[in-house]
Amino acid sequence: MIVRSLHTVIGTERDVDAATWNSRRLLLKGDGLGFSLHDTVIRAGTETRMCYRHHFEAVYCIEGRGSIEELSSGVRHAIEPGTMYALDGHDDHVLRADTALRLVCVFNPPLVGDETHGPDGAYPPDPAAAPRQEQR
Ligand code: 9YT
Repeated sequence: MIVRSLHTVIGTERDVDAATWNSRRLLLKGDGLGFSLHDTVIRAGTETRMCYRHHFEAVYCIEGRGSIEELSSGVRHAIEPGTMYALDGHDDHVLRADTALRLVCVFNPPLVGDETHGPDGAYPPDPAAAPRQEQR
């Protein structure tokens, strides 16, 4: 069994900061469950474009107000405490935080550690999980 409290993660290498968000990674690949679990704060007044082409993500809002826009259709959904969205199609999207949003995020495959978004709005694939190059 793993028991871990947010206060023991804050300020460690599991506490990852980016321009618009702060992600506290309670479970990572090394914990061996096959998914990662994050307590993430999206800063108030920000917009973040993301497209997780190498991962699936589910997000459950527990604090704050904002919206998510699906860029393929322009459809926007309000986000408030109790709203969940799941990116089951590697969806290109923009997350807007009207107030600070506190989100519980689950990634499959799990993040490995201190990943932040690349210029494409994605986390890189886990190098250990990448298909092996054929040997000549
Ligand atoms: C909702 C979302 O994807 N925010 C960006 C941060 C990410 N979820 C993370 O690593 O916690």
